[in-house]
Amino acid sequence: MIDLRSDTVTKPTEGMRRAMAGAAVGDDVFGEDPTVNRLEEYVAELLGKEAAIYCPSGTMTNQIGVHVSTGRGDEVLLHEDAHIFNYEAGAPALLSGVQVRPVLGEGGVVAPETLRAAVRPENDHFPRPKLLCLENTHNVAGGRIFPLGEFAAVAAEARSLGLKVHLDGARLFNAAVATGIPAREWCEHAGTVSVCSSKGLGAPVGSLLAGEEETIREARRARKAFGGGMRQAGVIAAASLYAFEHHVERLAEDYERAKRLAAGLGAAGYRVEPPETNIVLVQVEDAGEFLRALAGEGVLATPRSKGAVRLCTHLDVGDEEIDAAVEAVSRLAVHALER
Ligand code: TLP
Repeated sequence: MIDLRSDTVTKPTEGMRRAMAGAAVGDDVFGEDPTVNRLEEYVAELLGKEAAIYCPSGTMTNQIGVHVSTGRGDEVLLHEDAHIFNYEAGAPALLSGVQVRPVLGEGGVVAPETLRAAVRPENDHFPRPKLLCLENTHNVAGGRIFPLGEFAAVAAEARSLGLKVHLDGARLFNAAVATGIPAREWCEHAGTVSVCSSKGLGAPVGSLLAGEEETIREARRARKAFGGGMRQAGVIAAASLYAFEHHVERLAEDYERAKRLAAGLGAAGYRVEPPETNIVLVQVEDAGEFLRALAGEGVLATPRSKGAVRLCTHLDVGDEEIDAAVEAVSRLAVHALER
């Protein structure tokens, strides 16, 4: 099977497994795991933040990001296609008691004027807008990069309206490598940033939330309350550290393979958006039917909507697999034409 469902499906590499096996460990709830401490310092530095905290998942780092910047009944503004709004099981309401206000925007981008129009004035009837969440790259938009200038502009607008900014940077390094802009340049405009080592970077588990010292201290309390306090976590943190040290630059290969995949699918007659990073969106008549037929040809992908599917390139697929996937999809195109 060629698994293009997500960049989360990768298996740890030999080097990563060796790093895990040899990791120094301690009790991280006591702050005594040397590998976790090293990872947190490494990522904080990489993102240009004072501190970072290691958590099991991107969902947890996003939700802690929401939690530390809001109170019950507050409002969180985000794009209607945001992961935090659509794929985190209602956690903003469940864990933080906040109301989520989705706004529109092309390709996952929120424009300053859209934000301004959605932010409510102080009034006893209204929820208090407290936080803007942005996503880069944008998953549902097909791995689209939030252009740095537009990111800075909407973040500045948010601050002038009294809102904090959280960045869901699950795939921030994909944007950094594709553009050559260091990740920390987006981070400058956000108070809290969530990054994942378990997407394109290939670690089996682990995300970090970065921000100011005081915010991350508060995040440690939230992590405990959310059930994410781990003990000898160095064993898994070693995989994340290895991923940040060795797998960032290679994300360029995933982007090249996404382009190769998109070109092949385009040549087979499909409507494909030109990928900006490692996600390819393909228009199909019926996503469910298409995916079943594709699985029969040995390729796995996920539905994006009723009429579109998502294919992700990652560490565990090379040029050969990409070419085989293109051939498999082309065979489906032939079937579709013959019917
Ligand atoms: N995304 C997964 C699914 O949940 C959809 C995927 O396969 O793409 N932010 C963004 C932008 C994400 O894409 C994801 C995972 C997360 C946060 C959550 O990370 P985890 O899975 O570690 O909780």
